Amino acid sequence: MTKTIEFPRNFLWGCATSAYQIEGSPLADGAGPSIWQRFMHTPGLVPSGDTGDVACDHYRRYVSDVALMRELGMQAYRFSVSWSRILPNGKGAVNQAGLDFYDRLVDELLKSGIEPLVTLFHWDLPAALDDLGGWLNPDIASWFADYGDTLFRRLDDRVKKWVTLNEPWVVSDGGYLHGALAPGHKNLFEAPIASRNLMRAHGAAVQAYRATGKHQMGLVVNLEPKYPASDSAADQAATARADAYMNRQYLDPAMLGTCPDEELTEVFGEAWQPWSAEALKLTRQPLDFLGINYYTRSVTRFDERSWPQRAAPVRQKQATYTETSWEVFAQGLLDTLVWVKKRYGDIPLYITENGAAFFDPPVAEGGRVRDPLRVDYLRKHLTAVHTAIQQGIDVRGYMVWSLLDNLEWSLGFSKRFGIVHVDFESQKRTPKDSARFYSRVIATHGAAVSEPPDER
Ligand code: PNW
Repeated sequence: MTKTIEFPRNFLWGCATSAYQIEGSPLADGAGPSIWQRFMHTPGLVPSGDTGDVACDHYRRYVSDVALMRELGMQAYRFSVSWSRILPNGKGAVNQAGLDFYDRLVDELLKSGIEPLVTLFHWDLPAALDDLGGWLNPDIASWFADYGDTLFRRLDDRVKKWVTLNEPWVVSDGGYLHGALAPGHKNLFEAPIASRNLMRAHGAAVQAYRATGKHQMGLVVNLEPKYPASDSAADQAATARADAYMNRQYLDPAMLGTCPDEELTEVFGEAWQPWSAEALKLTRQPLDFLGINYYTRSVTRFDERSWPQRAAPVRQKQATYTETSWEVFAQGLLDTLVWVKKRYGDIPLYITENGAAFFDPPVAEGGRVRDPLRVDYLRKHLTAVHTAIQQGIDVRGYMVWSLLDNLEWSLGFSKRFGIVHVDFESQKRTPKDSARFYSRVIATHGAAVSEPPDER
């Protein structure tokens, strides 16, 4: 007999997206360009040639997208605001039409009984600020706080949960170290500076929020547990470096006011400068919750050629891998939640992203998309969340990534993370089996997680 799964009645069930990945119309109504607009339009950078010019056309279809969420039973929707819609130059003059869009979206959600969870920054930095150095310019902390303040004044009467940054590690690693993401820099010296300024900006925005906001503010990080491939000293040390680089580099400054200098010096060498006491004071601001994005784990070994960490993941022979080459490993989510509680203490946690890209079959006659691998992925990870709650970890909600198939950044539209299929020609939305499954999970307070799969 399988045990029955039951989540707390007040557990918050929802889904997540981000602005550049779904909105389209990036320059509409007075918006300024973002670095993603610029990056995707630079010839040669994105192999598929895909752009966010239309994406899911959500900017124009948000009313029907909210209706779809309501039909699926969503209780919460995590979305991000495009900074350059609000401030076309990143600072200075406010574009009212940009604010109006998010104002209407929030009202539409509330009218449908869906709680908005708003992320200030999900990677689409105003291009005008990149021209001033972007995340390398220390002044960005105050630019970001001012941008936040503009949003808080307009929306805090209706938005009760806010997030400063989405995944600072990905911004620094992808945008400044390896260059696969905007702004596309490959520079060992820049990455640590970008990380520090991201976290300083986080702190400054939380301070601004405490001055004007009345509700809850959090930070979203992607966490990937690192397990040593062997008990050799070299593999153990490589694992510690990888963990410090990806996980502790951001949560330690936010939660403890410290930085794992020893390991990060091993990673970056002379490019690593310890953060000043002043910076660490700014980064450590009391938070109302932490958002955790979890996708996979890494079994880590020493690898001399893997720059700059000298640590590399080991492929697992028996495992299932997703279309983004991520191992399906739900135990890692439980391990991550246990680790967060142990290292950082009790703080309300939300899973702010979890999901998988798999090849889906075409939409069948009658409008069905069978995606058993995604259903299986969700089932396993929801079971892990449930186990964590039973172990006394304060997980308050879960947001699946993603509501819609969307623009997977430099990988374009080919990697489909949606529980709802999107036909990018017609913009037709078709809920996949995973969306049906997730709806039943929500409606049954989790019981459907342990129900047998729908074999029809
Ligand atoms: C997240 N990693 O990105 C982002 O928040 C989403 O915008 C994105 O679509 C989603 O995950 C799926 O990729 C990540 O390498 C990118 O560990 C890379 C990593 C983690 C998260």
